[in-house]
Amino acid sequence: MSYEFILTETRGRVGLVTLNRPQAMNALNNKLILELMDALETFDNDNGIGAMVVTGNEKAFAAGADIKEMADKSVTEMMDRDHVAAFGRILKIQKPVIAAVSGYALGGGCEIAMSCDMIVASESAKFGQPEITIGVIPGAGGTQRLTRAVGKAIAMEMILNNRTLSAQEALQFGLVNRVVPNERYLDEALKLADEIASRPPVAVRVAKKMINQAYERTLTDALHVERQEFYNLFATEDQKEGMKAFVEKRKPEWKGK
Ligand code: DAK
Repeated sequence: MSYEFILTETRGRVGLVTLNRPQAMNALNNKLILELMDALETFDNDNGIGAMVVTGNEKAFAAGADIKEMADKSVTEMMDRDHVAAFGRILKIQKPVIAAVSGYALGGGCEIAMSCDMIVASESAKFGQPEITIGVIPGAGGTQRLTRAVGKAIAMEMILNNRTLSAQEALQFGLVNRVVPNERYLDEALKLADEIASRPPVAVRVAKKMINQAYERTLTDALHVERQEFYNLFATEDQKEGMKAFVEKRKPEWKGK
């Protein structure tokens, strides 16, 4: 499928989605969001893909939802818009998604990055939730995901007073996995995705799901589900192969089943 505001390609077992609206700092208009979700779902359904990377350009990952598109909307128009529901579709992606962020990741851009499973940042990445400056609050998870990631004190400053985090601060506060020089951030994210894509796919999928459950369930309940999921993996060929390969001192060959 061809898209207007994103580019897609595959690199081995990694699906790469590049937000491609550079003249507008990759502002997330309705169509771009729908295209992004469609691309991620297509990769998620492709057995040849084991992990995905979402990136922008060096200057902007995404500077938020498209303010020009939103400015005159009524409450009902906002609630009816496709992209509102579409934002949630990223949370249903089962394979790992890594955000490779350089430049601005603001508002909905920061929220998309935080909805990914890991963030690789360039040295010039900037994270912020500036919605307060245009009279609103984050609406796609910012008040919740940011608070869980960086803690209440920093989240309060960012959301109430438009504090922007540098890449190093984002690393220090636990928002990103690693910070790498500008010329290497995408390669680093692709390498990480490639490594994860070489792991047993069913176990990777279950592990991602269980980590995300840490924010949804009580500890007792989640530990119970984790144990059950662990047992369930003994029904996979990959568990047999992984343990046999260890005993035989060789590299496992994963089947993804
Ligand atoms: N929307 C529309 N256009 C944008 C944009 C945005 N968010 N950000 C930048 N642009 C456009 C600029 O208008 C400009 O266009 P032209 O004037 O050339 O036509 C072009 O991109 C270049 O931007 P600048 O000239 O401003 O470039 P600078 O380097 O001077 O500044 C900047 C870059 C990123 C600091 C600045 O552009 C900026 O502050 N942008 C706005 C950042 C912002 O406020 N973002 C938050 C938007 S609100 C929800 C889902 C999502 C959301 C809410 C709910 N649901 C599912 C319920 C999300 C809300 C938001 O993100």
